[in-house]
Amino acid sequence: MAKRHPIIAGNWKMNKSLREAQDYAVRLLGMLGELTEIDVVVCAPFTALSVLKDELEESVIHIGAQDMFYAPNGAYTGEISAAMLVDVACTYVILGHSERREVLRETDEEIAKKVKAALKAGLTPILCVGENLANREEGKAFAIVRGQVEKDLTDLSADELKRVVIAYEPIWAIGTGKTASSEDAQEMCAMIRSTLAGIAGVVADEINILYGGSVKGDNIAELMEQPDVDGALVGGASLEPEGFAQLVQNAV
Ligand code: G2H
Repeated sequence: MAKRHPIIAGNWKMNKSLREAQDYAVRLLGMLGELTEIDVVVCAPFTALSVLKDELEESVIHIGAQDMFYAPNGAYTGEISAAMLVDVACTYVILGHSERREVLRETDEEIAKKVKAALKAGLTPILCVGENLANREEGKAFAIVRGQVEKDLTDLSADELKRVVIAYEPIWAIGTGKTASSEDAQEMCAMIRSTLAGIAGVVADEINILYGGSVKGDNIAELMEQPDVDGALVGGASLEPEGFAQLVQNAV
């Protein structure tokens, strides 16, 4: 099996002022500035990205956004392009988060266009997929997640697919304190990898698959032991730099 370099990405969601973002970056850098075993990513609101660029661009900590639009430029009031993210030193972008799918009604067609545009601009997309509680209770979790992976990764070359990161985030575990068991996480991540193998062949072994949903400092180690879980997308537990740094250390 190809060796994958683990990734822990923090997702601040709609939190932090410029001052808070700068303070966070300085403190995190002090704690994780020498870490090379794991790629650490901080995914901040658009308004905080230039502050993170100033503090983190030359460091081992990567900067990510939480969304982008698929068009390269033009009359799209309120939107941000992939090139604009590259301009503020982003190397990652979260796409298709369940909060955007559910609250903002984003479709798989839109998400697929965003994935393609992100890759074209040189960004690493963190594509989020996951089922809701009703899907799971009806026994449809695998079909829903497989469908999202297939629809959101259409029309990509093997070289492009290799650069995608998938985050499996069961909606019922997000911000609820309920984490999928590490066995559940492994089972779904393995299914995602076999779906990727169907799309991309052997390249599937090189694609990082993260787990997300109430990941904390005390459950990360067990999740990381699972053979198809290559890291985590962390919301609430990434908001304080000390707690996030400890979570990352527990994942090493
Ligand atoms: C899931 C996750 C981060 P949390 O949304 O993407 O958030 O860790 O707060 O459940």
